[in-house]
Amino acid sequence: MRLSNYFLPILKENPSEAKIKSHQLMLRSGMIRQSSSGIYSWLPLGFKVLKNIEKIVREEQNKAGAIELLMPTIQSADIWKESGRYDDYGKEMLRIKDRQDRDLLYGPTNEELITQIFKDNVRSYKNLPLILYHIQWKFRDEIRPRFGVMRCREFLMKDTYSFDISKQDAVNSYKKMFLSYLKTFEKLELKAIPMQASTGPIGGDLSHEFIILTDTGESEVFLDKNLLKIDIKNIGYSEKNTSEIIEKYSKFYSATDEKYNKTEFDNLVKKENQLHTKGIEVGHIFYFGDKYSKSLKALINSKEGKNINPQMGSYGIGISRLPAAIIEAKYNNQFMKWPKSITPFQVAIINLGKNGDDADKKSNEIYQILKINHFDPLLDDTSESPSSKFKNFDLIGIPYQIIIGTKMNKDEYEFKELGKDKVILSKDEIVNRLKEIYNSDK
Ligand code: P5A
Repeated sequence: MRLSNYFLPILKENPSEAKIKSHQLMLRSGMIRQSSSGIYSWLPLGFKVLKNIEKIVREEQNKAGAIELLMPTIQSADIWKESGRYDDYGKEMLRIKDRQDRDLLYGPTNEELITQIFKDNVRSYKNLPLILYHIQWKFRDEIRPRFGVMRCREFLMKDTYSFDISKQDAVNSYKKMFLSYLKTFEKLELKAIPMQASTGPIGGDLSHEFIILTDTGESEVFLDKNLLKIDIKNIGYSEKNTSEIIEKYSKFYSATDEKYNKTEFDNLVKKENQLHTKGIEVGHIFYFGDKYSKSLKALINSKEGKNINPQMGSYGIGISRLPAAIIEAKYNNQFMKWPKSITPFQVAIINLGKNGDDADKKSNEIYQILKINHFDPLLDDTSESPSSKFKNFDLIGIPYQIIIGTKMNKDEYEFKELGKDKVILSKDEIVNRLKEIYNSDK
């Protein structure tokens, strides 16, 4: 993409309404714009990041055996009345009436609707276990939407639902999702720590939040530093692997302030391993047995020929919260560096020349070469000053830059990984370097 043809409205100053660095950066770098309180438009740069995150989440769900479908944003109130949550959800639920005066709502979550789909289409234990998911916008009329897309009213969630015949099988599905969450966040280059959590309006007695450690998050957390050392690379989804990993995690203390107990923390964790910091909840998983299958009368035929209510769990990831969470974790107030798995563009070409000069020609040439080699570069071909170009790219956060000055020799280019020193490379070396970077984990 050539910047002169793109839509990237960059702001020079921090907007006064943005209190935390992710909100400031997302507005300044032209990723999002607020349309009304807690409701945002995703501009092209932000939309690319959002789609890249969605892709990683999807890939890992598929690997864990979950099957994608798509449910609507608007739901009938009837199923919520049946489950008893129509009243429980209170003012957080956006209620709508259609022209026939029927009660509808904008879904804050989908336990009821998926149970209805299951009930109408699955009869036998032979079809279980079944894990279904979708990626869809949700609406929650949060009392205090804040921090941009971190806590907003309309947000994109990946929500998965598991159906099993027995509690033991349901716990296995839960564990599988637990591992898939760890893997998903690792691919996003985030260290997410699972923590025992309360279940709130979703219900059930087993639940974990996945929290990214930052010094600005909304949740206060207490944990054993050993949790940061657990390695989950190259671990497949076999039952044995999954159980082993979960055992490793359960050995060490972690709690949000809701569940924190000082005496327990001091007794279980050596002083030098104690970590008290803040964090952002990027995922939340629940096992709630037959809470919905019973109230909505979903029945399946067991092996023994009995009609029973399936055991269920639900598993959420805040996809539209993740760009903000990643910025909180990675932006050092000087420059942003997107993880290479989700960067909006793979490499920036910063042309410091003028229309038609050597630098300009070299920039166009390397741009074409990178396109031919299937890379996704952003070429800054605008007439802004070099210092303003560099400032803008510190905000945009593309992790690799090719800087093309006017004083370089013919086949010499400055190549820079953000935060590291520049090196001088030829065209071929640049292509090879980028192939090493971007194709290494394919
Ligand atoms: C799990 C999937 C649920 O809704 N039902 C379906 C369960 N869980 S949850 O914890 O309430 O939400 C899941 C994740 O969604 C993100 N999230 C939000 N993101 C932005 N703004 C909000 N207002 C918001 N509310 C929830 C969080 O990442 C949460 O973990």
